[in-house]
Amino acid sequence: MSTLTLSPAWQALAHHYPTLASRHLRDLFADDPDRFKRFSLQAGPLFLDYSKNRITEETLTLLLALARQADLPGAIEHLFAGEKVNVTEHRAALHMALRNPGPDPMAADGRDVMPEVRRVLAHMRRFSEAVRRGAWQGYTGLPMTDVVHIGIGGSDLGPAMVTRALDADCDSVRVHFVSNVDGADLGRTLQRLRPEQTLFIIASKTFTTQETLLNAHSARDWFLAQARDTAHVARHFVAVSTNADAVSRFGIDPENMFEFWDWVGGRYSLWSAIGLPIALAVGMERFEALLAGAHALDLHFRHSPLERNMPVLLGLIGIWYVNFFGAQTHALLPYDQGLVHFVSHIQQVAMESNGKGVTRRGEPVDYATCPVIWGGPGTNGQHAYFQLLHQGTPFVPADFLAPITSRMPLGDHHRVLLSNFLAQPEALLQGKTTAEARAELLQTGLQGSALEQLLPHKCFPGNRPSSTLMFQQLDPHTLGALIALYEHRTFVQSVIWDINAFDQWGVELGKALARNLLPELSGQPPQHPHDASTAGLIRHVTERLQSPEGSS
Ligand code: G6Q
Repeated sequence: MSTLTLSPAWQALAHHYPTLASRHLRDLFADDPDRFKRFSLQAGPLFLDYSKNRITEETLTLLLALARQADLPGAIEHLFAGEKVNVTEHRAALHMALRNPGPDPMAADGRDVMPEVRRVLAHMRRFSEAVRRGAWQGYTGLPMTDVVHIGIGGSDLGPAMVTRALDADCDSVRVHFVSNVDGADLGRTLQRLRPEQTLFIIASKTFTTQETLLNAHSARDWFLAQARDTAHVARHFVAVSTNADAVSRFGIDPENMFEFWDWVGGRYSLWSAIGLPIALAVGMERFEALLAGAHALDLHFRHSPLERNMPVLLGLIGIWYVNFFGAQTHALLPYDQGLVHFVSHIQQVAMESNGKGVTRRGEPVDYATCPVIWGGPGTNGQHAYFQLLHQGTPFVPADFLAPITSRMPLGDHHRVLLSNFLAQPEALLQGKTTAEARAELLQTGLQGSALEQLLPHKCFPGNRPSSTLMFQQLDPHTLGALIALYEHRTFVQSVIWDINAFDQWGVELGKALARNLLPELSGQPPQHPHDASTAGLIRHVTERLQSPEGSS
């Protein structure tokens, strides 16, 4: 067994677990009328009710002891001090510097990064304002009407999610996102656009990612098919990258490159110039409000005591479920249509950061790490997978999120949305006992064997835990705080699990595999032998690629 699972704090939680496993949330609430007050917390614009979790004061005390045993306060300080916490790539993870508004320096590896951060922010401001007010003109002298952001993974999910979330504020150019190498993604997007009024952002930290570069080249071909002269590319293509050489090899004017740095991880990069499409869509003031919201959470995370620290509490409650209750998934259920892509972004933040099976020193873990993060907007999910949440066999802790007021009010819609949002976690907590279900069925006039047969299907075990996050409105400031909350929650868990949250060798593997296999689809011999299944599939594809009728 590992030193973590043998450690006193872990063992204390393991001993404590059976007392909680056998208690129903109904009883925990009945025993403590102050439970809501005791287990709720405000951080910046976010209000968290964590009372519907299967915890007591003692559970929290033990979880906090686990955090102290892992020296979580020290780890937070190392993170903010710009130390090389990404030990396999020898890099800092200092995305908090991107949203640090004050005059204070922030150093990555001993060097103050704030002057560069401010320089790029100023560049973003000049550029986005010029495009938004029509002063940035295309090769025919017309202003831009559409922006196509080409990137994938961390260079896509964050800005796409935020732009969608803030669409009530989109008041200038239309912004589109293309990520998939499936030509249908780019093809469908370009169908509706006019080259002379379209601006492309090529967003790639490395500027080597196959999908992004292929999409970028195809976009350039589409543009040049009309514009004819490569000199016009400069007015229509800008890049966001850390790789200036590759950007200029692509033909983008270095003047039109927005830089970021190796201490910004892809999935933490929406705060950098990767967020340029956000600034173009909603304006630089709102982009800065987004940064300010995240900064508020940074301050809260860095300076609040562990027991009143929202990312810490959420992270530890998650650990409690994964490592002691055996939860393998965690549901995110935002009741806000603007957050339709929120789950995908947080899924990447959590699962790419903590989907690891070895410790920072490379030893295999003997405990579970990141659960599968999934979910989607309510109320839609209620008509689909909520069935499993209420009566299924897996244990699925959930986070419910909602704004108190809508940014796009329409009649009584928001009150109906909120009534659903409040009713679901209550039902998950309470369940429905056999006696309650029987009484309900009797009231409908059912009796005898018909009632007895239906009865077990109408019972709900309840005792299914959830956390509830509320905020006044999904404005840029609040959204920034919300994203930062989940970033820091992810970091907290990585510290407890002793894993490096900032590398992604599994994703890198995918990039290399496709590069190696590609020539085989043009009939070249394999670079290494394949298993029989893969070899058979490659044959199946190449035979049919060569003969479109599908005869082999
Ligand atoms: C993020 C990941 C990954 C990355 C993409 C795109 O943390 O590393 O999702 O963002 O693979 O990489 P580039 O930005 O280098 O094109």
